[in-house]
Amino acid sequence: MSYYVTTPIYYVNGEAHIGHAYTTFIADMLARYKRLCGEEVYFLTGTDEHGQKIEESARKFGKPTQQFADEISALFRNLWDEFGISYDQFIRTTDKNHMAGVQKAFETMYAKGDIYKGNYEGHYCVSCETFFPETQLIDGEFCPDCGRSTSIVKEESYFFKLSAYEQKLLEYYDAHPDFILPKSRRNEVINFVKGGLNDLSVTRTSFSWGVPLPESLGDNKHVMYVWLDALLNYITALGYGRDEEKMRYWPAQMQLVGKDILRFHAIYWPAFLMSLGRPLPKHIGAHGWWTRDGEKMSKSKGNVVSPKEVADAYGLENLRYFMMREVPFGQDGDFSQRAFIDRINSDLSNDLGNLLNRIIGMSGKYSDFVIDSKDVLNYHASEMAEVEAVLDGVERYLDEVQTHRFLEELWKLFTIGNKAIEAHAPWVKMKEGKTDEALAVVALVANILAKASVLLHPFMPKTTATIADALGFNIDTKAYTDLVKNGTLLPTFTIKKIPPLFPRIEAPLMEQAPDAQPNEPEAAKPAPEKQKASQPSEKEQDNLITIDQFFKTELKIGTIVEAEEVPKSKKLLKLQVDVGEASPRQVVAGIKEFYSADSLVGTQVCVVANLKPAKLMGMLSEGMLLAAKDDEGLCLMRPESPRKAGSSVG
Ligand code: ME8
Repeated sequence: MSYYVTTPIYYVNGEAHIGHAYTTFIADMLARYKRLCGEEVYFLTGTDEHGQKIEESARKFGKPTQQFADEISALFRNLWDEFGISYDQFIRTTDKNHMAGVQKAFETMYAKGDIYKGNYEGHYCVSCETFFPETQLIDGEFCPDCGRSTSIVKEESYFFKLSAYEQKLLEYYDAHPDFILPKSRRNEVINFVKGGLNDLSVTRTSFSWGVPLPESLGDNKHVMYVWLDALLNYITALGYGRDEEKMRYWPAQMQLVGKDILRFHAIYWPAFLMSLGRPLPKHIGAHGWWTRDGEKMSKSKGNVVSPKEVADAYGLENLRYFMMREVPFGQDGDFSQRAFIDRINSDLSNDLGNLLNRIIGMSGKYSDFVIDSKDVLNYHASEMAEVEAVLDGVERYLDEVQTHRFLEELWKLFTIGNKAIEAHAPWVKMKEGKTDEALAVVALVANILAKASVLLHPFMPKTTATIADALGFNIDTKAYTDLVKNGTLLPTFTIKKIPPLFPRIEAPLMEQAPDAQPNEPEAAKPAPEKQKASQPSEKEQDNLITIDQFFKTELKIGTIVEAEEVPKSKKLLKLQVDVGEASPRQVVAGIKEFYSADSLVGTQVCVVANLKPAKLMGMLSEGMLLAAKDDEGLCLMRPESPRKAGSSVG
């Protein structure tokens, strides 16, 4: 059986961070696991290099676009190589073969009547590579997703008839309940499709850094929309439309994505494949979002966690273990050094590392390091039955990418081992002259460690290879079949004395995240309406926060002491708000349509007081007002009765 696993291809507008590393670690783990099982694996990763965003980033750095893309793509590839990521192919969307494959696909869809020419006009956010309807813009200008300025783009465009696939997609989701993993994400996709799909603009004329249309169309004004180009990488990598020998790997068994790009993969991608008459992937696995110390990572905040830095400080395999153990697949996770250190000390050092150290120590004392499994079943049949039960049940979690459940279950083996040592106290048995019994406990634990190492191997390849080496075997498909599947015990061997694998860590090894830096513009702003557009845009975020995160927000009562209109702005007022400090704060708020400047002076409002200052239309804004909005308009949140300026709210 073959197993094709993919990561998203990463944009070459910045270096890899731990979010990218997480997706890549999971894909690498699955590829290694399936290889261990003896399956024929193909693992694809790569970089997404076209589009206006990349063109603009290159310009900012003063580099030719291709050179810029080459450099950043190499950073990704080098990092994965340094991390030992076992990819079979690293695709770049600027590869000639890929571009030819995309053109071929476009031609096929066009010939089928699924692509037609029309016109598109809308507000375009370059950063999100997405059009937004005016109703969704903040202050009529800013992108509701990233807060950056949008610009009006009117262009002739080719459209993909996405609307024609609505019904077929719904039928497909219905017939394949585990197409989207975790299953909890399925409904949001179904509801989106049920809400109606508009045709998708799939070409651009406003820039040129993209795949040109196929020559047969005789239209060289257009380049392809970056998402059409990008999604097709999963089959162009296999030689789609060229030499299709590797297309035998298609359909992919597992396409891993972050939840931000689930819709692209669970709606647009299947529709493209249907149009091309190709089978759909078996599973789209969408993982959650990593934050740092509770905050969204972003370059402008300067709090991006560099996977290289973390791996250098704490060890690459510890990082792999932590990320895949800490967070249930699909949920958001927080990277904090405290949580990381706890995992290393308790799971790896205490549970796994100590067990190994103990049997090295005991076997050294009792049997000159020789370990023999001959009496394991005589004295420990019940423990071995427990071990087998864990082994029988644990692998199914990997089929659903439930990495944390898998590791949690696997760790039960170490509990069985530790309990056996406590219960049978080999040192007592030795004193009583029951040498066979004492050595049987040691051999039981050695076998537990061997079996666990095989299944832990995809997560921690080097560490487990070291453990296996100490236990006198190699981790490979044969070991997997024997030790995990067939219940075989280790032959007699001499255990190697190795230094502790997981030294305890007492204090953080890296500097703490810097405080957030000024970021996107903020003002009292109407909440953007729910997205419903023909363009994929939704880099989705779950919006649940912890109470600690909530309390990071300083809310204060403020008294408006001055208010004036901002010339040329339909929405903004400039306010001076007394929040109990030496001088009033300037707050620029998007409330002009609902309040006149005069009516506000002397009234009280509720202010978010610890926002980093931001500039709006060139004016400094040092806070944000809380307001509620519905169909009737916007109203400011105010105290029920006057409070002292600066009183805290919460
Ligand atoms: O979206 N937490 O590329 P991209 C978890 N080129 N995962 C994260 C993350 C975070 N904070 N940040 C990024 C693109 N990721 C497109 C994809 S595919 C045909 C085209 C991971 O560089 C996650 O897997 O923005 C996310 O989906 C991917 O990086 C997006 O990387």
